[in-house]
Amino acid sequence: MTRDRSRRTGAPDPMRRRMLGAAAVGALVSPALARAADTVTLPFVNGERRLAAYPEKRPLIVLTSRPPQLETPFGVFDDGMITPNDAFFVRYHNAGIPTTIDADGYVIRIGGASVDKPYELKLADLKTKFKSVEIVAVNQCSGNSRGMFNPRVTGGQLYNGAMGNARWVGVPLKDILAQAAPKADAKQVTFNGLDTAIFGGGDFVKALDISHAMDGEVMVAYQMNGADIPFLNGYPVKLVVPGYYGTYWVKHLSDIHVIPNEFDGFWMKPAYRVPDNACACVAPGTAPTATRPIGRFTVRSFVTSLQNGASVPAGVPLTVRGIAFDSGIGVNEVAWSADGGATWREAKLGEDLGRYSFRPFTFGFVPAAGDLDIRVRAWNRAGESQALDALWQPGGYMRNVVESVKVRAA
Ligand SMILES: Nc1nc2c(c(=O)[nH]1)N[C@H]1C(S)=C(S)[C@@H](COP(=O)(O)O)O[C@H]1N2
Ligand SMILES: [Mo]
Repeated sequence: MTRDRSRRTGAPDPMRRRMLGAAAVGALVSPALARAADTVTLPFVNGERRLAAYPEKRPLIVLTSRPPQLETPFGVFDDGMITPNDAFFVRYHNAGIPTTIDADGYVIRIGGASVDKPYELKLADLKTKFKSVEIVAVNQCSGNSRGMFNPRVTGGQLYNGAMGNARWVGVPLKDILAQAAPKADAKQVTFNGLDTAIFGGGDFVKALDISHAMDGEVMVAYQMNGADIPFLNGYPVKLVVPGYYGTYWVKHLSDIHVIPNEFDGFWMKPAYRVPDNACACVAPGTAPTATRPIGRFTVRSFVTSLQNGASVPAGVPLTVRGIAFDSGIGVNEVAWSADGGATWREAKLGEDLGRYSFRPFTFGFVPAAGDLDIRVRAWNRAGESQALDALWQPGGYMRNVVESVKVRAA
């Protein structure tokens, strides 16, 4: 899949041309930009991380600087249900990320062996010639919380901040594909973005089944929380695949191919696969016998208003806040415990921004003096919930155990 970049880097127009900029290039090559004091320690061995402010971003937790991989400090999730653009996590696989994108020249090419009418879709036409839709949806990396795996697994050692919830505006993929007249033999649709694998390892290309691609919910988004998508989150367009792990949410989307076969590029096989069984898990330390591409989110919930190790006043009413989400079936119940799971009560659900969104919840109690082990557990409308004991798989994906927050009341 070769690309002609010149079409995207034509005459510079200061209004329409977006660049990572000088500061960005500095940040990409010089991790020393962050002040030494700006560090955090994530709760696992080798969890020490720098914080650094990349372009359009507030200081975020740096996993790698080339390519930038940034994790959201967990406290952000207590500020509101929508994750601000400048706090949203960043994940790339390959170092060859674009640094200049000309919106005026930007096109998405729609083609492949299984369309009758390949065409080039200009960004301006995407925004004006199609009916737009809006959805609030969580984007979560498959490897979110990987650093918590026990036994440890290889891959980005993330805490719980490789997720975020945003309001996306874009065009249903179905409408974009329809204009290319898919053939009856269409089996999958592949998605490629502007980034390249300059050190080898394979261009980042993902695939969805044609029925999924045509479901009306998968969209090509051009707005995130009412603004342009931040450069590092995929400006000017990214695929939004509600309820599915972030690996399918291809950034700087440039090429869409409809094909008559199953796509088996590196990032679909062997990468991003899970054990092909009901729990997508295997006994710790073992390898699965069969795998399938990772798919939908599992149910998760988190306390956001208290951090591990916090102190709270004893004998005073305490209100605890948290968030829950699932794959889009919809969270309809959250239970809480302050005694490590011995007894449970029901939390109160807050505003519903849609079934793909974070759902807030609260609960309150008067803590007695001593150690508290606070846990929350969510269910969705299908009765799916969270594991009480962590499930394990070699990829370190799909963690959804009931988390424990230990605080002291004094
Ligand atoms: N072009 C491109 N898109 C990509 C990736 C990538 O490496 N290149 N990584 C994917 C993965 S694994 C995740 S988790 C999400 C992260 O989206 P974000 O960086 O906007 O938070 O982007 C996805 N889209
Ligand atoms: Mo990811």
